[in-house]
Amino acid sequence: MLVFAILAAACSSPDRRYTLRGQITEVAPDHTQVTLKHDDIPGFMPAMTMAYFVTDPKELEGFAAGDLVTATIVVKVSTPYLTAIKRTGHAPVPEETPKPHAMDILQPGDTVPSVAMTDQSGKAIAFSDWRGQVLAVTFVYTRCPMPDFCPLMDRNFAAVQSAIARDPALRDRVRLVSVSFDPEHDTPAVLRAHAETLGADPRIWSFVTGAPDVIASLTGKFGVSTIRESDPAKTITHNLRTAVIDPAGRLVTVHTQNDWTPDALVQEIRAARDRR
Ligand SMILES: [Cu+2]
Repeated sequence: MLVFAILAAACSSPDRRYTLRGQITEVAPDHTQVTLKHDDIPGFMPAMTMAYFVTDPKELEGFAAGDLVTATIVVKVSTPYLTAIKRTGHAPVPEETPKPHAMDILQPGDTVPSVAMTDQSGKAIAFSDWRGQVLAVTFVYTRCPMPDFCPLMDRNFAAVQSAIARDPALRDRVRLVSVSFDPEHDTPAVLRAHAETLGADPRIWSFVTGAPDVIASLTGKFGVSTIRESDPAKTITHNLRTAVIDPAGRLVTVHTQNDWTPDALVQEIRAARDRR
């Protein structure tokens, strides 16, 4: 999270702030995250239970489930975070508190849903079509202006593709998949042009898109959050997820930031290939 905050600070795009009012339902033991059941946040999101990061774990010192609070949500180029958390009261956490959205996120060992997608050639495709292969999946959009976000994922996948192409033990047994969370703009034709620019080998690396609701649900399950800045959106505020899926279609590992290296991902791909 700190990495995101620093990157965000370096970016020229101004941050947006919203006031949140709600009840804490859970504080992460390491104080990096807090789950709140909050009221409507006009202009940002409806009332819901959701987990938020804080930039400094000290912000959560002394807070516990049940605390009624106000806080400021800061939305920069990455995951929103909370600051200026103030206690306004305390009440028992209602029994029927819905599970926070974070709980809908796939966990290691879970089978990844095989939703209908379309690849860069316009062909219908689903993750299950690649059963028997290890998948490395990342989430991007082609217009991303942040060099250390989607463009970095593209560069890293290009490096992983080279490693796969060089290694007979990985060739034909690994598929790289870049999922666009901007399906309105990233049509198969746009993805194909983008793939060609990157030197993507269609035998190894696929770019996929799909119906907006299908893609939104899929990206959400991986913990990808996207916020459109305007309508029609050119810039999408988003976080990153890069996952390795084993040959049986189960989630193995997920990177939640941009600090992974191509070498490390290749090691994870090898380990996943050898799983039974
Ligand atoms: Cu991006």
